[in-house]
Amino acid sequence: MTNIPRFTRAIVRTPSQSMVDGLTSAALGKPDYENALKQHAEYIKALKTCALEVTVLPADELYPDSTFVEDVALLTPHCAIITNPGAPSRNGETDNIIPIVREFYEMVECIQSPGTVEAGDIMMVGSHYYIGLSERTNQNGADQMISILEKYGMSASIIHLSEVLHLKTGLSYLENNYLLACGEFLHKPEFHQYQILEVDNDEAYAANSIWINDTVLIPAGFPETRNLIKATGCEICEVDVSEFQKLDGGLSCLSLRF
Ligand code: CIR
Repeated sequence: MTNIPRFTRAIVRTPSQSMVDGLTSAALGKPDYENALKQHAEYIKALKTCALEVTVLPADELYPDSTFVEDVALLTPHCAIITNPGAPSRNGETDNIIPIVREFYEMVECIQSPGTVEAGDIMMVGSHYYIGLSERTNQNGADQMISILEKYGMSASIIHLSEVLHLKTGLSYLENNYLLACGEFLHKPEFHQYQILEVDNDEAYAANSIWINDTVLIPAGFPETRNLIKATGCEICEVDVSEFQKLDGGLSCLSLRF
């Protein structure tokens, strides 16, 4: 069993109007910008109810996917690591996050090309980090990430993905040894040590939920997963993020928590 983390802060970025042109494979139609803004405001409220102080960054119209701020940095208890997003249209998003991260971290490291990493591919379990190799995170990027984490006394290992966008699209660590998992992650030997909470394929989107200080934020509209998580005894907070689902974005992607 690992030490249970305590988060005090979060960083989010207001969705840009250009989000309607964000990357997607979802075939759920274009997001409604006004509704996305409302949902984003509710998301911020939910983070605050988990006792987080939230830094809200302005919209960045140059980058349609920049509201998915989780992908541009990994914020650990010992250092911040700026990633190098593998999606060409997202690659410059890191420029605008470095000065913000420097306000909170003395030690700031960067993943360098040809390495690519998007931190949606990284799941923290105590001081160990699972890194998904995906279409966005390559071996070189993962190797750099492992070296940096080890330099600061943490550890990491690699998980191969074949079906989903990011590692945490189908997987969320909910502390106390509970691992919420769906699809390709249900039977991976790397995760046998955890108590798997199996998310039905019909509710696959809810496999991206987030544990914050004993509350689990889950997307609204997934009753079976809600019951599954409720049975572990933690508080549940449902947040409607349907406009972000249209861009393949889940709850975790919308914030950096540290
Ligand atoms: C993308 O394809 O990059 C965005 N439309 C969605 C990013 C979701 N981020 C995440 O899963 N961490």
